[in-house]
Amino acid sequence: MKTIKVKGMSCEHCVKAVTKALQELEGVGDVKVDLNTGQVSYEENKPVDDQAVKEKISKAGYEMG
Ligand SMILES: [Cu+2]
Repeated sequence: MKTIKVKGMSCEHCVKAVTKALQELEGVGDVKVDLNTGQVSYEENKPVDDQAVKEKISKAGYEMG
């Protein structure tokens, strides 16, 4: 599991949006989002490019930080 911080998530809709966005990336497996802390954990079935993750999050309307 890899854990990142995502800013701007406020409800279940955000959780779903971020989860879906990450799972569109090749190699991303299970995604877990903690709304209270903004921590997003994801499983890597194969190496996932950090920059691609960042872009995906940002395209979904959130910010990594
Ligand atoms: Cu929301």
